[in-house]
Amino acid sequence: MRTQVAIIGAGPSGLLLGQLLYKAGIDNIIFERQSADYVLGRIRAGILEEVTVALLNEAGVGERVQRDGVVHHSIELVFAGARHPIDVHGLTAGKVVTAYGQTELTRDLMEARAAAGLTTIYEAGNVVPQGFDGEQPFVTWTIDGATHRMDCDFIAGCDGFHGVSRATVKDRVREFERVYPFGWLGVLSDTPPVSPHAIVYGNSERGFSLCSMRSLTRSRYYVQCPLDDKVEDWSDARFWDELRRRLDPALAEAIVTGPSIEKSIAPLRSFVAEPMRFGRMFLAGDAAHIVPPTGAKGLNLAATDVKYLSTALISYFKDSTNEGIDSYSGKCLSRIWKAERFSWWLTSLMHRFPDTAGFGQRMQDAELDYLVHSRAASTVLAENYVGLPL
Ligand code: FAS
Ligand code: PHB
Repeated sequence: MRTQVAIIGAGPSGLLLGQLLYKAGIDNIIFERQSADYVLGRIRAGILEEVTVALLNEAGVGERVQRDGVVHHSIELVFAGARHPIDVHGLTAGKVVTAYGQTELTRDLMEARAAAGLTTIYEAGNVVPQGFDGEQPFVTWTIDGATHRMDCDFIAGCDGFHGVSRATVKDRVREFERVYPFGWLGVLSDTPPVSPHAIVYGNSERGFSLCSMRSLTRSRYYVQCPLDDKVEDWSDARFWDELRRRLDPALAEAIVTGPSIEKSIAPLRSFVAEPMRFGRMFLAGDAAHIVPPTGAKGLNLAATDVKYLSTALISYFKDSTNEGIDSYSGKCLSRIWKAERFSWWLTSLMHRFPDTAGFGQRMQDAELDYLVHSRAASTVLAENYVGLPL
């Protein structure tokens, strides 16, 4: 069997790449180790940059996000018991972010792929990228005990942080990592968001909190929690009470509580693997980098990796030029490191660290005060939050 591009992973990176290549007439097959339902069951990102929404439109799957996505012109910072709006739209000459769950984005891409009759091999066991240092790469996988082989021209490792692609070249990557000494406890509830027109980031003496949404009837909230906490340690009542304690009184009062329909604890890390190209294999998305979700960059970075990679592969196949594939890694990493910096900075500013005390706390307080009272400082936050230009 043969295809032009073998994609490992049917998360947002793999599915978006498959769709953009298909739209350009480039044959591709996706190998996913989980079932489609399992992939859809993961609750993750929720905030899309304009660049990402534009890519969904380019891929022909922008209809629902245009209809159901909740556009935000501002974010709010809550600290010292007060709320401070940041007019992201005004500070960036009109840019916005859109609240639209990764689950829905993944569903849109899955449905478009199925409608186009494209092949995704779900529950593919032991997927292994091979031969990518030569001219004839291929992927092997097992299903029902039988091993299969797919020859291809290129392999895209879109298989996330725990995938096989980066693991296959682990002796050839340079890894950069920072693990944070806390996690995020996230709750999804079918309740109206407390702040339908702004994503609210809180820094209180009890720790970080975040008020977000998936729609005007479905909210997404987070509180910083110790890394050794377990989801079962957190009843709904305890979560709502803790969230309220971390917000200003008016916002706390306005929270509409309800049963959690999803509750999970995610660890936070900053991570980059360099380079992102190995002969005829490319890494994209979480396979190559992870950011703490504070800056809402993870999914958006994956989307721009895919934009660069799809453009490079299309120019290879259509124009017989290697320029795009040769510059892919450097181009991605330049953008990735700026998003890593922003995500690390906002995480450092908005969370309480074990050693955040005394001088360190005064530094946080001073930076927050400066951030919300200086147009220049607010502009730096705003332009990174909406996403730097491609
Ligand atoms: P993904 O991890 O989404 O997808 C990789 C796919 O590859 C998966 O379907 C996996 O099953 C498959 N795979 C793995 N190994 C394989 C193998 N050996 N063979 C075949 N398939 C294999 N980002 C934000 O912007 N905001 C957030 O709030 C946020 N919250 C997150 C919470 C959690 C718990 C996690 C893990 C991530 C979160 N992220 C968030 C980041 C997240 O949204 C990612 O950026 C996004 O899923 C990246 O998409 P992919 O690169 O496709 O990787
Ligand atoms: C979310 O809605 O899940 C979300 C919003 C903003 C973030 C991270 C996650 O910074």
